[in-house]
Amino acid sequence: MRCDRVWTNARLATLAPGRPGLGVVDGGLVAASGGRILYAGAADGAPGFEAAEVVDCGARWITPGLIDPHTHLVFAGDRAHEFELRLNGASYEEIARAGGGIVSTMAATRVADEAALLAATLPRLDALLAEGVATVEVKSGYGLSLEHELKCLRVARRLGEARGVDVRVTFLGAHAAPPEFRDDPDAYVDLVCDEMIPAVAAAGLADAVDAFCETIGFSPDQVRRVFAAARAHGLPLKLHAEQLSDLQGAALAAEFGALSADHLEHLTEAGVAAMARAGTVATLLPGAFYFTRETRRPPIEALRAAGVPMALATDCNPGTSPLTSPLMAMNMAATLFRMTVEECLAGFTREAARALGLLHDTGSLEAGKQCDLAIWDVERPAELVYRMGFNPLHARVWRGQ
Ligand code: DI6
Ligand code: FE
Repeated sequence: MRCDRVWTNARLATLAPGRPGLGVVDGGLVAASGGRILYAGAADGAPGFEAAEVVDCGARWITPGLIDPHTHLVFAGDRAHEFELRLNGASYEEIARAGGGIVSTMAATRVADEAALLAATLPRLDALLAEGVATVEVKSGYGLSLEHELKCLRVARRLGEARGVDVRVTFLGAHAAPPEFRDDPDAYVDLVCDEMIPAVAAAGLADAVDAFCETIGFSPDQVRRVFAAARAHGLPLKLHAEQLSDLQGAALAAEFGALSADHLEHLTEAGVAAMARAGTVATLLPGAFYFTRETRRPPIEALRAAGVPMALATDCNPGTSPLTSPLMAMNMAATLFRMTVEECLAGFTREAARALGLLHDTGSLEAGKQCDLAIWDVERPAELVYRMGFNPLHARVWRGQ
């Protein structure tokens, strides 16, 4: 059988749904044609391939290309100063109420033009790619006006043109009420629902809509309005839920059939049950947990017992998770959340694809899916989770290249 490229002499962690554990294949082979996987499995018993190029992997491990399903990559400036304030005793909420936090990043983002914003964002994207990321979700949410949210979304779209990576863009206008709406956040929600979402949808600038459901963000009633507007425009939903308190956002997300509810430190049994019923993915963000020194863990055991799929993400953002390392996030998920090696790797591949509604296309090594591979210089997959601050990526393949 003719194909573009074959990778031989590899050990595969296929992460294929239905295969136990990591779906390991020793003596594995991957064949690609037209950017898609033709075959991924044992070399013994594979069809005879006539490949334009054969890559000997030297017994290295191949996993699916990593997927980071929750990032806020597009912003200008940084918040190192607030980090210092926090080290001197101020809380995240105090800084947010005093005009810092999200709003200070908004100010820096508004004054940056599109080129400057793209230039500020690319190094963060490059750090993810250097660890084998092939698909990344990128949210807006630091513009907080129609003009500047559209600018952030355009920059997010341009990331995929600037680099070989799939970018899923999420509109997060309901991230925070900007200062001009401080006294009337409901009027800002009106703007999000009546002007921003229709404009974003008309321009085809978003693949999903997200909101920050929190005491310092938006109430469940406000989120309900945002969700209704998004749904009216056919856009899939995601939600920042139960990060700092329990507002039953996850149940709301489940009620709307959201793809995922994210953070979830304060999730209750009722929320777990609602997510399980709806098939809403739990996207866990150990970088934010770590950086904010949160002490309440997401209810991993309950999620596991209920069969709620668990994805992992960096949540890269300047305020609560200035993290651009999926490998470090896996280590944190294992160490802080007690997730297993299998759960950590599935969290950044198969379950991350599920959290983006892309499982049909990526997230595992299976014939028909996009040929996105990460080839690792490790003896066993556990090393990817175990080591800290070490990057054993040997090669990254996106769409067969
Ligand atoms: N939850 C978070 O942790 C970030 N956004 C959100 O909705 C914080 C964003 C920031 O502080 O800039
Ligand atoms: Fe986030």
